[in-house]
This record gives sequence, structure tokens and C-alpha cells, in this order.
Amino acid sequence: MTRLDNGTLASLPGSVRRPAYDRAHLQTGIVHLGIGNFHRAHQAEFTDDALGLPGASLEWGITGVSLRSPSVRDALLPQDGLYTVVQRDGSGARARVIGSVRQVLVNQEGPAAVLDAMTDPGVRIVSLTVTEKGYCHDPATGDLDESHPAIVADLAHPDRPGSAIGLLVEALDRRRRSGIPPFTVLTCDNLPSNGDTVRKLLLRFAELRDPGLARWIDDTVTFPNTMVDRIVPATTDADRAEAAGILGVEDAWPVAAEPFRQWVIEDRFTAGRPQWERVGAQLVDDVAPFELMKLRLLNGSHSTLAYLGVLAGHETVDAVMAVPSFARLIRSLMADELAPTVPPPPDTDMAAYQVALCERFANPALKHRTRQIAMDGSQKLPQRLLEPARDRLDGGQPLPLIALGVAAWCRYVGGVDEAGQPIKVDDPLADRLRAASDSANDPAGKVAALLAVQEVFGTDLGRSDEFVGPVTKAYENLVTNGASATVEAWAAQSQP
Ligand code: CS2
Repeated sequence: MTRLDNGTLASLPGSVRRPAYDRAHLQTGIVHLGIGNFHRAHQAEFTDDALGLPGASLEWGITGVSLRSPSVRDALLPQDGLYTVVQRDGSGARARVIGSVRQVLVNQEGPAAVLDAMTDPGVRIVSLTVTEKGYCHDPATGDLDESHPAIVADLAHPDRPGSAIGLLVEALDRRRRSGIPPFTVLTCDNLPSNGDTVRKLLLRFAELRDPGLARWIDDTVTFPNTMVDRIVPATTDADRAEAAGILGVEDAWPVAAEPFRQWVIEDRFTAGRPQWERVGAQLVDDVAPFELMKLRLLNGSHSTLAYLGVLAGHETVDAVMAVPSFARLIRSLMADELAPTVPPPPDTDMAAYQVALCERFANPALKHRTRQIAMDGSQKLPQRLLEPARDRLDGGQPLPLIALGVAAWCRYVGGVDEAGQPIKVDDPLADRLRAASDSANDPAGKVAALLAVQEVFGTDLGRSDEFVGPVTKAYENLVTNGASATVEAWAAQSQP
């Protein structure tokens, strides 16, 4: 079958939206580290919209970077950077072709090309989606993990960085030495205070290299905080077949996504930005309330339903939400335990937000796998469930459902499912978590050993009876009765 590329773009069916600007004149203004599905269905789509505005500057094309794997580059190179976003819900599928990505580089093949791109004076924003673990930090404190192998290697060889932190600092140093103004660092990962966190990590790494460089970064570089939201599952062969059916040409790596998208950004760009506010992004002074709402209500419930769902044998999020007791538990987790810890953001109806979240989770067309969300829990739990747990403990409030979510995670990282089959735990701390779980035979001992992992639980939660007690009780329930029966029993005794 013919491939999607600049040549076949004109022959796509009329129903497929395509770039509304002349790609031949597109220049790179943004380098994006971590060009996975999420970036391609989120920031790259917003940017594609902004490039298509009448009279828009074409200086904001994107050079994508994969830190390790060449697979996105290999898929997009023969397609001139073009790819499809297929929007899906119960009413059907709509495809559009995105043109904002000009090229993809692979850092693993040698950082010279990536550093050249990042030091180009035309590049004024470096954005990132490298997932939580890509920041090489301690998730409980947000501090740089100075013993992380990638950080150790990048400090030893600053001119050959392999990590996102190492790349950013080296590129900024080269700009400083050449008298080129810095770029804005725009993180789009689901970290708490994501811009402030990256700033802290970068300053520490730079300090270890050269205090003068750290001062220059501190004085000149901005790190806007952002809240990003769109549910974007991993691509499957069925997605590829669907895209080919709609386009009439082959796309090696289309991305399926829900219709909803939200991007809230602090407007602190030192060298300009695309007109994202004209295509639906919210430019604000303070992202904090939006971020807390999203990380806790969406991601906190997502992780809870993922761990309970995997244990109960549900493959996808919509399958979990189709079970009335599970759906009710998720609604109650949001309304009773998580929402009270979130100051409502301006102009936001928190009740409507929760209803919309449940509808989004129930989207029958996305097939978002519970195992995908369950990945890297050690990096996700702190901001999603443990910070809200601390807020509730501080207020003397009960947290039975947060505790159930944490207990489901404890059970999951033990590495054996309810049928006695191995679970492949994908997490940078997987071995340590497994060893902690295996270090005791009884539920209370296993939970205590897991809650002693300070990178996840800090130094406080493992010592709090009000936290350890409910988690242990929930864990015992999961072991004795299984996840489905535990949720059913909760539903039977709680008020509808
Ligand atoms: C999910 C997120 O995989 C996960 O951990 O919770 O990727 C989620 O789909 C997005 O944050 C939605 O914006």
C-alpha cells in the first residue's frame, strides 16, 4: 500500500483534515524531547492548529527527539514527519493528519545532532514528555537522584549526554558560551509543579558541573508549569489498520486519542511561543490548582482503577468502568476523598469535571489498557494518591478508598496475580519492590516492607498508623477475597 507522505497528502479523502499551512516553509522553533504518542496527540496537535491560523508564523515547527529508540524516527522519516491522529469515541472515528513535526532525531545514535538542534538560535522552546522516570529524580522529594546511572554518566561526560537533564544543561551551556539567548524549558509531564521541579533538577545538575552555569540558568531561563490532559493509549495493529482504512494510504504509526484535550500553561516564555491560546490552550498565571485537580482526580483514579482492574482481570479501562460497583467506587474516590483536597481552579465546576472524567474513562472506543497505566507506579503514586493522603491525614479525615488503591498497587508490585500467575511489573524500582514484598510472608509484614520504600512513601507515611492501618486492612481483603469481591463488598455496604 502507498505510504502517507507529502506526495500523497493531496489525495487523502476530503473527510481527513490536513495541515492548513505550507509545510515547505516550516522552520524549527521547538525541539521536543520524548516524541511519544502523547506529545504527538497533544502539543504537536495544538501546534498544528496554531500553525494553521491565518497569517501564523511558520517558525514554530517541531524537531522531535527520541532519547533511545529509533522506532518513531524510522516510522516517520519515510512519511516526511506526517502522521495521523484518530479521534475516537462511541460515535465513531475522525482522522486528521498532523504536519507540525518536521523531523525526528535519535539521541542514542549520537547526541551531536540533537545538541546542534537545541543550540540553533531559531529554537526558542525545548519541551519534554519523557515520563515521570525520565527526570532521574526521587519521586517522594523531587530532588535529583545523584546516584542515578544516567546522571552519573552525564556528569562524567557532559558533552555526550544521554538523559533529558544532561541534554538540557549541555545545550544551555553551549548557548551561554556562544552568546545565544536561552530557550524556554516547557515540561509537559504529569509531575507535581512540573516546571518548578525541572528547574530544581536542572539547577542542581548544573551546579554539580559549574556553579557559574547554574547561576546563568537561574537568572535567564524560565520553566513554565503546565497541566496537560488527553487520554492517548499505545498504538496497536488494529489502530494501524483503521487509519489505513480511513486514509486509503498506510501510516506506520498513527495515534488514537479521545476527543477531549486540555492544556493549561503559565505564560512565562522568554523568547516567544506559538499562539496556542487561540486554539484552545489556557494561558494562566498559576497552573497549581488545575494541576492538582488533574493529577489527583484523573490520574489518582486512573491508577486506582488500573491496579484494581489488572487484579480483577479487566484488560481495559472501559471494561472496569462497565462494572457498576467499580464505577461507583471510582466516583466515590473522586468525590469523597480526592476532590476535598483540591482547591477548585478558576471557572471550574468540580462536580461536572468528575462526571466528565467518568464518561471519558468509559469511552468504549479507546481500549486503554489497565496494564499501560499500571506501569511505573513508584513514580506516579506520590503525586496521584500519596499527597492527597497526606492532606487527608493532616485534616484527620478517613481515606479508605485511597488506601484500597495503594493496597492494590502493593499487591500488583508483589508480582503474582490472583490466579497465581506472574505479573510483569514494569517499574524502575520493580526489583526492590518485589524483594520488599517477598521479605515477609504475612500481609502486614509485606505492606510494612513496601511502605518503608522512602523514594515512594517518604519518611512519614510508613510510620502513620492512620495510613498503614487502612492500607493493611485493604491489602488483607484483596488477598483473602480478590479485587472483584472486595469492590462488590464495598459497594454493598456503602450508600449509593
Ligand atoms: C495515565 C495517563 O498512563 C497513565 O498513567 O494515567 O497517561 C493519563 O492517561 C493522562 O495523564 C491523561 O491526560
